[in-house]
Amino acid sequence: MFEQLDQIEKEAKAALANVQSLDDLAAWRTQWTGKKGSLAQASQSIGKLDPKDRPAFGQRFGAIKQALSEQEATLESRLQSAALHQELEEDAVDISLPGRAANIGRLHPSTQSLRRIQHIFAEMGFQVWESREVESDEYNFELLNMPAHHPARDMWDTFYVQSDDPQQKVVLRTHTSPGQIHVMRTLNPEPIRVILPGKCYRYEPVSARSEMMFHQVEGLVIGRNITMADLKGTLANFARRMFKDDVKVRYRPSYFPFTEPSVEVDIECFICGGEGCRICKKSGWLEILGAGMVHPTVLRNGGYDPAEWSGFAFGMGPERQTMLRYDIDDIRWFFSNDGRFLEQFG
Ligand code: FA5
Repeated sequence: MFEQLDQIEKEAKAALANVQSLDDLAAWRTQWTGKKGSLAQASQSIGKLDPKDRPAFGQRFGAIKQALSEQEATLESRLQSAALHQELEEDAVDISLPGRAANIGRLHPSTQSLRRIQHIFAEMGFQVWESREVESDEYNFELLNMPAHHPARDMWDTFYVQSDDPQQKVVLRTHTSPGQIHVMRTLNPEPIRVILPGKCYRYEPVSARSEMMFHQVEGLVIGRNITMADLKGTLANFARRMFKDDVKVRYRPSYFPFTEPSVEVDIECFICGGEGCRICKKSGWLEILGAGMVHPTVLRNGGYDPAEWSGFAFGMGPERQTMLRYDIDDIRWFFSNDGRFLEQFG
């Protein structure tokens, strides 16, 4: 009996020396020290022993079991840490690899241009106002001195919106100028110095120069002694800050029903310095906005008495100005959602 225990100890230790993995160890445990293993089976023969030999057998059995368990535990912890080590090595992150570049978003060039314009006018003391994009015919045309059938309405081809009120035509605003009336009717009788940026819509064929939807920035100044000199000073200052410090500005007579007199403002072509090139169509000048002194009828419609008050207004297109600054040959790029175009404007 005692020899059998010795034999088990010897063989179990030899087998343990060959264990390479946690799986091997589990199999070893089943075979040798587990509930149905060789050691447990040998212990059952204690009943066949002479009672006087039983304590010695018990002691021997206990000593072997403890020795095997200790060796098994030591090996198990070694195998576990080796397995963990291997796992960490396999899952290791190579921190020397270059990172993947994040795709950083950018502001749309129209937004950048709008912000630049707003910033320049804010520095000159202008407030920024927002006005509605869906307008009544009254605000878009009539109150701006263009009654029904006025020929000047042809200047703006219009999108009409279905309206529940048969008396009132509803349009997508063709320009930001109706905002002038909203501001005047809200602030009257205070002096006014605001800009109104926003989207406009025109039912015209889309071309390299004209979109169906585009932005405008309207400006309106109303005060007691506002003259054409204020208009010229403000807009020349704007042109210098927007384009170039020493840019030359010229004012050409023009016509808008809501201003009198009306002008169009050009800057000297910064591509050719006034010599004449493809961008300025050989004229040496680039048009940047329309403007004029607010028409007395419009002042009256806004609640200001033209005998006491005067003012000037202007309207510009940020997309067209951006086209000039960056020599962009087609306005359709702005809203075609082509990343190759948009990502150039960091
Ligand atoms: C107007 O819309 C006037 N309301 C401007 C104004 C305001 C004059 C206040 C006097 C006083 P005009 O149609 O020229 O004017 O448009 C003004 C600017 O909007 C143009 O100079 C141009 O930059 C831009 N614009 C006009 N139509 C388009 C279009 N289809 N696509 C892109 N930009 C346009």
